Amino acid sequence: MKISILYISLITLLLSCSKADVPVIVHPIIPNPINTLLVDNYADSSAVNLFNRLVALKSKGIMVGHHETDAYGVGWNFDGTNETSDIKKVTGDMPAIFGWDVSGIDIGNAKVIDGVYVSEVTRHVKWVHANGGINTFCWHAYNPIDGNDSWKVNNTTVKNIIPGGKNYSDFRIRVNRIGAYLKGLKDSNGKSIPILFRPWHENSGNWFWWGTTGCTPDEYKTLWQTTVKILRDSLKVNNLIYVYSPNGVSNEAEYLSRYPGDDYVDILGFDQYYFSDNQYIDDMTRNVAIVKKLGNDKGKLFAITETGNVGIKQSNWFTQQLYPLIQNKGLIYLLFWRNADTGQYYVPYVGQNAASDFKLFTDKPDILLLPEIN
Ligand code: BMA
Repeated sequence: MKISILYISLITLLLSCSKADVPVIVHPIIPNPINTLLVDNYADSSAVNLFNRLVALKSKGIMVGHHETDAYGVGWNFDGTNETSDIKKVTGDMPAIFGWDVSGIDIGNAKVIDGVYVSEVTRHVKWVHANGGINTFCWHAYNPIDGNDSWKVNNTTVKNIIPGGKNYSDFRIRVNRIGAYLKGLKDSNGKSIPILFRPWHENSGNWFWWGTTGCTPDEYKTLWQTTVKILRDSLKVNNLIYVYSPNGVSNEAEYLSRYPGDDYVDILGFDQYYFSDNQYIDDMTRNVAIVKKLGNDKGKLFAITETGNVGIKQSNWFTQQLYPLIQNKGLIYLLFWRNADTGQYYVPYVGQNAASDFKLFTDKPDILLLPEIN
């Protein structure tokens, strides 16, 4: 059924275009049971190809991601030449998914939020793409009205920056900046680099200005939809696949309460961190089941967009606790948060007590690092 809809839509679109309009690839062209349409009907071939690749990889296993993995790790910084990562140092291979942040780019800074030069991020993103990896960006957005960071919560910002609000033009400036950056990501042949874009994350929590304290569900949905419309329709940023990721929720109704709609989301995700064994097992079990059910109902891919156990106290945590929670669920990836220093890390570094267990985890046939997705 879906496949025939796909073809009918494709044919209708091709027939309705004049010859000059045709070159734009508007749909994922490989028939698949997942998604027949991207949020961006004019997604460029890089995004379409990435989407098709994700669909194909779903049956192979779960890709491992890590935030800013090759920019720094525990006790080291990128040396300007050799791409490495704590994951590579521990397992021998780079992860499959590489996490980044446009926070800082939105306010025109030379560096992104945690201190990496934007120029260096760009260089890594190009390397990742050239080497068959997948890049994802989140956005710890600065407040377009008062300039504060994401964590300074108030209940007026969102209503004032959406259309009709008095600061809408300030918001446009921010989206224009990140849009120009993302659209400008090109490979060595000048072809665009596809990005999994994950804005307005953890909105089911109350710690960001776009969270539950900051706005009503309708205001949130408008914020998301407006962001997509500016990027996709006004700025023609056509290399993005949109990922929705509330923080772990209590039930499906909560997951959907701020969901911006099937036409505005390509991949369903959630962020969930470890605080204790029981909490993590409960929260992960419940949220994996929620995105799996919704993903299957809606025909969308689903992923764990951020996770981790800061400081990894248990030496067998990855194989004994995490793996059973994610195995055989149909998740396409999970992304560990950043290895900032010995006080904040989510994957082991060389010598850390969970390092050999992490290697066993990544050696499992369904846990995919960079070589296994190429
Ligand atoms: C948080 C921590 C902070 C960091 C922020 C944005 O979870 O990692 O140290 O500044 O994310 O990346």
